[in-house]
Amino acid sequence: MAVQRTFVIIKPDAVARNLMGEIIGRYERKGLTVVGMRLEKAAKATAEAHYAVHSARPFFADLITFITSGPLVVLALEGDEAVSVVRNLNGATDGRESAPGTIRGDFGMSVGANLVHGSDSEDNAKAELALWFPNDDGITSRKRCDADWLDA
Ligand code: IDP
Ligand code: MG
Repeated sequence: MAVQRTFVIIKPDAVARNLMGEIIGRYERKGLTVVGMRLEKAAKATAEAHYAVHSARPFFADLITFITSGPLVVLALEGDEAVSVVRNLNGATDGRESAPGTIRGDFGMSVGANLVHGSDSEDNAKAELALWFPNDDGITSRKRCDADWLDA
């Protein structure tokens, strides 16, 4: 088993819809540990750096407008295979197609306003964590009291 850290955004649509607690609760109940968390309105430069890989896509401008439109929550999550575990919990990009039981499948009907972001690889997780939590500022690793059950 490989303990990983991954990066999550609870996007402005989810914060506006008061789904923060629901979403964080799903990650916690699954067995991931929240090791960093911040509510903020993202700077345009940070949003553009985060989504740089999509800069040539036709939806890029709308994506940056959306992600900077209101407060979002950035999370650092730790756990066994955290990168893929979070991607599975989040569900497919388009809420109309994502499976019931996933965050997007349960709460969304949009491809753009799709509630959450999760890093898609360990390398991207490291880069995104460095962008949003520079120098590990605000990161506090800790052991869950149920850790022995989670990796039993
Ligand atoms: P992901 O978030 O599931 O990894 P990506 O394809 O990496 O999906 O796209 C990044 C984000 O860009 C999506 O989460 C969504 O907010 C937005 N996006 C992706 N495709 C479209 C589209 O076709 N129209 C509008 N927004 C899109
Ligand atoms: Mg992606």
